[in-house]
Amino acid sequence: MSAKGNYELLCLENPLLDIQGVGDEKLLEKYGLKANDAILADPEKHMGLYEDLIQNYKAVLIAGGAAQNTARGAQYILPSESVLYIGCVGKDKYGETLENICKEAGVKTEYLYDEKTPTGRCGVVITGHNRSLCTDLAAANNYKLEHLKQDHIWKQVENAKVYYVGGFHLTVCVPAIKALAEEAASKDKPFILNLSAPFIAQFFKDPLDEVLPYVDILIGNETEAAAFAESHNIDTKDVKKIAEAIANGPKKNTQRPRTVVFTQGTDPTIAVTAQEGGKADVKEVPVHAIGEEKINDTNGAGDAFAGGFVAGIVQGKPLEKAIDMGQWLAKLSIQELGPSFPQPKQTY
Ligand code: 26A
Repeated sequence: MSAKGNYELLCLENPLLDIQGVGDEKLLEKYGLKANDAILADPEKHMGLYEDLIQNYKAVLIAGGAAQNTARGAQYILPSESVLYIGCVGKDKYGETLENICKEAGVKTEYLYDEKTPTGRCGVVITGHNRSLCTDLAAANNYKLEHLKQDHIWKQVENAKVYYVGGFHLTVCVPAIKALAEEAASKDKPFILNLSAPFIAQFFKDPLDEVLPYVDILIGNETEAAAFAESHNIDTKDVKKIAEAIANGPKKNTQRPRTVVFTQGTDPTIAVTAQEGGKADVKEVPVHAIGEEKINDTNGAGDAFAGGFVAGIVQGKPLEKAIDMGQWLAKLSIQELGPSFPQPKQTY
């Protein structure tokens, strides 16, 4: 039972430390935050939030960064030594903390270390089952293609079989995303992108559209689907129709049809795969429901879904099975504090 992986899954994005506290309307209002959203911190407006959370809302410090959460989630399911994670941290205590948490989770990190900038942080305000994320990217914003292209790292890129990039990285380093995407397309390996947050489709439409032709599997939720439709003039609110339009969009690697997976909270997840002649195959997979009283918080629920799903893709599972694995892992994660997974390990 000690099967080992070979770092088949490579994830790239923004390593962040989450500063998570249970907040209230007053706190959301003070910083102009929506109850359920993810934004980039405005230097003029949000920098006090982190200290405020620690001093007044008993905030805890936990590992975050959307795709880093997904990497830990996928590794939770896959055999040891299956997942490699890349991003930029500072040379500081928080960076060390993240590295240690990944190590404990069995995720290998290849961080770029920024000597001059602190590790990025995300203020997480929990109100009920909502979570508001406000990110000061700091060092995470300084990831560079040159790091990826170093011999010993690029060898690991070539060795990987599946690529997962958080859409949040579209605000950081598009050349690095494209280098992975080209590698995937040229060797017919799956390239997976997460839409991450409505603001990506809204305000980072150009970099998103530059990467989209490489995407074999696009993951998002219903609000991201709506934001995508709006910014791309897809004239419908129907999540299936939006997914169909994206699935049938232009594609670099013509050997693989594109699949678009949209979660919808407690409603079924839909998966739409492009078919010949502009048609599409539509699947619906129900969530793993749990009692309200069992939910700890929903920070990282979407990342956990992606982690279970991507683990399924790495294992070559059929689409519906991979989605069910995502639902299973999301259910486990929302019962924990923040983007975490239960120990001892449970098996799918
Ligand atoms: C660029 N932005 C805004 C971000 C993030 C982010 N991860 C990467 N880039 N904003 C929030 N997160 C992470 O999302 C997780 C929950 O899904 C948080 O760190 C949190 O762990």
